Amino acid sequence: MNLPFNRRAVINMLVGLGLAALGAGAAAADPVKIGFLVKQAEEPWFQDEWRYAEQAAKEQNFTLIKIAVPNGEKMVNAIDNLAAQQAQGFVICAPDVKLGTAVVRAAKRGNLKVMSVDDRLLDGAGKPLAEVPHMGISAAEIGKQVGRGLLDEIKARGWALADVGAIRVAYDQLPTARERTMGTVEALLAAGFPVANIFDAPEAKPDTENAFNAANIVFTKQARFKHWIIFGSNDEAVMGGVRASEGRGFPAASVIGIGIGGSKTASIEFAKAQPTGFHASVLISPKRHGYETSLNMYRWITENRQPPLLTLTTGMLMTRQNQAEVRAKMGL
Ligand code: FCA
Repeated sequence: MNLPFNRRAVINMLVGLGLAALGAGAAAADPVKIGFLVKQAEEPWFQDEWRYAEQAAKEQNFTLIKIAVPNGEKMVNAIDNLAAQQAQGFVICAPDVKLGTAVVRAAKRGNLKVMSVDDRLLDGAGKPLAEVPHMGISAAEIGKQVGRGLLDEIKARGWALADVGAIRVAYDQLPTARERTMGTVEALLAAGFPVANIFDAPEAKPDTENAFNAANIVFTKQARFKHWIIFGSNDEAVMGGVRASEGRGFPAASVIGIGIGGSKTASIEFAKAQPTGFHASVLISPKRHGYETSLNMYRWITENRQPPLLTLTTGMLMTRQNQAEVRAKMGL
């Protein structure tokens, strides 16, 4: 009499256990997929970030999905695509910081966690999106390091400040770029560099070609200077300025360019037999920005540990003389 009841109970229990086991098993087997979206995949800095992100993916056994997002449309498509592939989160350096709201909206729609790297996203009112975890560089301080490096080298070459023109290759629509170059200006002015000798060269895009064109205009207009210093938001900006100075016939001895980044763009330059006007670069860490951000995202997904809301990384001035030592010190 009791048998059918007991049998049903046992069956129910087994079915329950089975479903539970199935549920747990499915969750544990859910492969972790993390997107890493960058605005300028052709730039060595972003390739290095991807390389270090891959290292984290290998170590933690997750899939890294690298996508180039040169514009807003590609960016939104990429995020939707990640959701379709069942990714759980992504790290992004967006093509335009003003796309912040669009990034967050697409992430929410796809149930994806998001953190930004390098360029901090802005909300509709132009304020940083404080709720999106971010890792960037300490832009103003690194800009000042560039400035101090320029001043030291001006001194070493024995130039009179009055004879030196300065080119700020500017990309002011990007806050980190403006903060970096204004940090340099601040350091120069603090040391008595004449404000009238500093010229803006606004670039249409932060790359070598656009910086070259922008700097060329300044060289044409300001023909009276014997010596030049060149700074910008990254190595490509400074490289463009230095190539323009060479085009105008300035020898390397009359030009001091100091970039920010320190990846391939700088090392190729330092490897040349003869020094060029590209004197130094502040080395920043693609390892922290690539490896650490993706590891943080992995932990957020698997352990529900949200990354710190704001991390600002530092840099070190690197020249062709001390590059090996500086790279080693930064663990690169
Ligand atoms: C920005 C710049 C890049 C790189 C990065 C750290 O995204 O555009 O060149 O300097 O910050």
